[in-house]
Amino acid sequence: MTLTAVHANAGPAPRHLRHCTSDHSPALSQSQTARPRAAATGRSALMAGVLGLALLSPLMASDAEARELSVSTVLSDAFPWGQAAEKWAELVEERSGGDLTLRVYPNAQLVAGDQTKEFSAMRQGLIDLAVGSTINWSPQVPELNLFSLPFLMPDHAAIDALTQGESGKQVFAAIESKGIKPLAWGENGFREVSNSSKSITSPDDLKGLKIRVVGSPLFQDTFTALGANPTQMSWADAKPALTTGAVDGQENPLSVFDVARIDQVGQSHLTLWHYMADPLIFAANQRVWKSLSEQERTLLTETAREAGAWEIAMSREGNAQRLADIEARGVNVVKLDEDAMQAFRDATQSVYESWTPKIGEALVETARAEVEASR
Ligand code: X2X
Repeated sequence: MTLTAVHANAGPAPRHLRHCTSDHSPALSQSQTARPRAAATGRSALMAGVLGLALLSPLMASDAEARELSVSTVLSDAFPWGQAAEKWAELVEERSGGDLTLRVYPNAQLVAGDQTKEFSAMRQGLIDLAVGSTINWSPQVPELNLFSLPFLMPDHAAIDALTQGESGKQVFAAIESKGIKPLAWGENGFREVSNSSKSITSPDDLKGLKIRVVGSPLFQDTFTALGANPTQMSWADAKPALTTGAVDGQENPLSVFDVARIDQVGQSHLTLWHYMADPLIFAANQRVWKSLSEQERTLLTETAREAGAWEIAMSREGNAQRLADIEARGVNVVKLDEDAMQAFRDATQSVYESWTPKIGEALVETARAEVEASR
């Protein structure tokens, strides 16, 4: 889907796109070097609409001073992820006295559901801010694949060791070098694998299962190494594919399995293997960032950190209850012992060989040392 279609499908243009006088107007963005033709065309069309709207609406001028910034998320506020973005917006509203407003656009609607285009769209200025998953941004920022290396992070302490340590700094520097200003960390969570047909207790059980994945080709490699048939698709397409049986399984955090009621689309077996976790990153388009005052930047950074820390704690605390609820609905939950975990680690070693050079030898080494030190 082209970005031209994005705005056609997303309903009324976000309010920030209609402020044609604003110096951060995405329609006026020149910061991008290689932007796709379709996006440029879409933007001109949008600009024409923007001007039309502004001429027709005298009321627009009155709020030209107050700034509204768009925030993209994949999941809505029914999920911890969307709640993280809403919390950010609330804190900004409160502390800016209404001068700065964050408006959250969930369901990847600013990229017509194509979540792996979110980072590019933010870089192009079609999105001002985002709370995004490392998985969805990894096609554009190879270093983000670090968090997707199978069984690198065994527990929450390991995730924190990376995000709060030297690895996190290097990852933020990589994002910044791509033209996006990273501000803070959140968390989607440890991703557990489910399927419609059997208990997965060993790599053998995955053989031949069609598993929905998203993000970079790393996931193809992980699931292929396990003998499964991975299929890339967006979150928007995942539930229909599970419903029709086009795929047998999927992997997502407990919060997503629970809130999206993945059990209702036939996913009756869930294995807690903690094979990876996707942190969330609060971030801003560079041009938007540069257009803000020092005070506004501090405000956005501090509130992003607070919202992120709040969401991480809330989401972790909720996991035990979520698991109990999932089990109570009759889902067969498999917990793996150490030997079984080792079999999965052994089966996915090849992913380290192929992906360490792409992520960066030094970064993977740093991360391994930080995980070790957190034990
Ligand atoms: O699509 C998914 O699986 C989700 C919602 O977890 C992400 O955006 C990575």
